[in-house]
Amino acid sequence: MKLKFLLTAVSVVLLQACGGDSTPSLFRTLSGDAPVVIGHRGASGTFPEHTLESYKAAIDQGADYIEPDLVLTKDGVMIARHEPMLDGTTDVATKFPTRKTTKNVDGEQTTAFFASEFTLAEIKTLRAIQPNSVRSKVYDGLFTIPTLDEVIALAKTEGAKVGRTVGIYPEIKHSTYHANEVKFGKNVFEDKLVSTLHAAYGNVATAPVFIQSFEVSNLQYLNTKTNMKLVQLIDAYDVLDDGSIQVDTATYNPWRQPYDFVVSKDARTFKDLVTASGLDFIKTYADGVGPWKPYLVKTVNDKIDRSGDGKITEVDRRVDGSTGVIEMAHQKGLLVHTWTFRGDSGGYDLGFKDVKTEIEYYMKLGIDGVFSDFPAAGVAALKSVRGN
Ligand SMILES: [Ca+2]
Repeated sequence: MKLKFLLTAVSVVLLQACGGDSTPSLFRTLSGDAPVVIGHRGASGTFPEHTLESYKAAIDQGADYIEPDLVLTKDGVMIARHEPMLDGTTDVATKFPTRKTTKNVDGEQTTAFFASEFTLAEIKTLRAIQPNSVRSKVYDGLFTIPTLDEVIALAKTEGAKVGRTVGIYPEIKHSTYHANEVKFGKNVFEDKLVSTLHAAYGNVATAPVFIQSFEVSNLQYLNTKTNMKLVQLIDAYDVLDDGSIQVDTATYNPWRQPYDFVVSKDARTFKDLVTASGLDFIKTYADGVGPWKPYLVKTVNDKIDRSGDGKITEVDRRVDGSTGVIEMAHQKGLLVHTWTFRGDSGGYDLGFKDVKTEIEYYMKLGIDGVFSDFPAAGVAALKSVRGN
């Protein structure tokens, strides 16, 4: 009797969790479908980021989406780079040693080799390098810098080869900077992106595309121009020992709030965007949110060496469960995608023994998508959640 009661109770909970559907879904995602695995800058844990080779490896590892970050060249071409500064990820310093300039990048005077100072033809002479010191440099100097057009073509041809749809997840980098500091003009970048994406996929919400940005007004503008899905990224400065998120520091930091909020003197910080009212606001123009992962799962540094290596590091943190943000966003009809899962000391690995276990934890909470430098880990985690 006890067992039967327990089973009944479990079924009721499952049915409630799935809105009364007679075939309960395995996943607590917004749609009930499996979460998506996004190859963060491709398979950037292995290959130099944002190269066709890195994206192809992500597809081969089973990624559902590949993620090109976008910046503009001098002649206004969208290329895949994480930053408008080419210094860290290319051999620009050896090819064009005299071409450094100084620009204001989101409130910080920066002297660097800027993409906007080079034509696409010049950029095509560059080769990508591995920016992360803990990762292999054996591919340095081999691969070119791709345009968005080339990334889309790759996603389509490689997707056809593996027999599934491979989507793209472009990010508009530094929208205000491109409009004002580099003087392309307001929303020129967004118009270019929409025009390219619509030509490639059609202006439909079902296109295998998510457009993401840390800024807000560009997404609000895009919401009037496209039916494609939009994701508001939510950054932070740091996560504190008690698991809370830090955005404020003594001096200006670009991770405090969307840069267009800095310009428009909107007082809201990134942290304010994951509150109930912040999510209601995002829901007016976007389909989903992409918060940094400590916004979603609370981990506490209680100084216990759980890994047993004699050192207290990020992996030792106590995992205290959901912060409630995934649940609240779902309640409001917003997807939740989070970043970045690495596991190779290339970034924050909070509270988990390995990256697959970490991703699995977020998937069990109901995350709709995960960005990983090692997409194979996301695919393995999903397999584990499915129980096969
Ligand atoms: Ca340890």
